Amino acid sequence: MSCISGLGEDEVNSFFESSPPLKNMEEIVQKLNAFIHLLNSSAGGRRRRRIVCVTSGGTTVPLEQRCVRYIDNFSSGNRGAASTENFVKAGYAVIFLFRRGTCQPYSRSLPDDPFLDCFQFPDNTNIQVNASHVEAVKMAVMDQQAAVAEARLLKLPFTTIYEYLQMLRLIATALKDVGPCSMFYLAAAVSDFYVPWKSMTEHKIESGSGPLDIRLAQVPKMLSFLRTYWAPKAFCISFKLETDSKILIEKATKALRKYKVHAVVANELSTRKEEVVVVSSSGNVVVRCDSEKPESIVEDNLIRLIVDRHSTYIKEFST
Ligand code: PAZ
Repeated sequence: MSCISGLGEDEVNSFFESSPPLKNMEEIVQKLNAFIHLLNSSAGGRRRRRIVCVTSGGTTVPLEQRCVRYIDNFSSGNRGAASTENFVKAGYAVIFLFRRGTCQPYSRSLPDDPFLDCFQFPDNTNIQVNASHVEAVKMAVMDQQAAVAEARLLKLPFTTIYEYLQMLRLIATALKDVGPCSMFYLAAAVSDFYVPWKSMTEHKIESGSGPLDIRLAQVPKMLSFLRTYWAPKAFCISFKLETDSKILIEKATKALRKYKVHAVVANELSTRKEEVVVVSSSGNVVVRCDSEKPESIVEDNLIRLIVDRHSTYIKEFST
């Protein structure tokens, strides 16, 4: 088979053709269109609102069609959730494409274990928030409701690699007309390997007959497709996670060149909450939290930098 552009069209097409179709595709498309329409109409004659698609959490790779077992990719979703809050604060509308069950914007400061400790029932008809959590719950509810009501946040959940890539393609296609005002901020941890749907067993793999051999195919690299076909005018930030800090910057630099993204955010697993390096053609910038501010998180400074770069990109694009 031939690939004229060298982007692996055949592999990409066959990935999508053989993927189980999204169960709620119509509903997703309808939500996306309504969100974008609302944004355009709320902008009126003013400057076009900026939109960012933030991806968050890890994708699963099912091992059976009626999935009982799966391979997972590590990601708590904290980066995506914290970045979403900062993008909303900076005036962006955010499409939050997240893994079900991972960290959500505005609820990062609520206890997740046990969440129900936030509440009490003084009698059978009333529910109250415990004093220690009142402020956090109030802020979480108010901020989340405001973001949704003002069309600044649309949340779309995924679980598998199949769902994630089909949804990313739908979002990119829907945002095509937004051009340089759109951004992709790809913080999700996406599987590199998968079991093709057609070669996957339908029922639960039987145990009891010795070791299990599974052959994983490589997931086609969709980033080139996103940049070249799906949303070529969008500003695009990808992420690179490594556990070996010695190879991190080299890998991020390679990804920057290969996928022609506007920047790669490089992070090492154990220090990812304290420090990232933004790798781009204008040099590498180390971004940390502010040591003097105890509440500061790395995403506060990271999003400030990314938003600045996006502004420059939009300006250059229109001149
Ligand atoms: O979700 P989280 O806050 O636990 O971690 C964030 C992250 C490390 C998944 C993200 O910053 C990242 O690097 N995503 C891309 C991972 C990859 O290289 O596939």
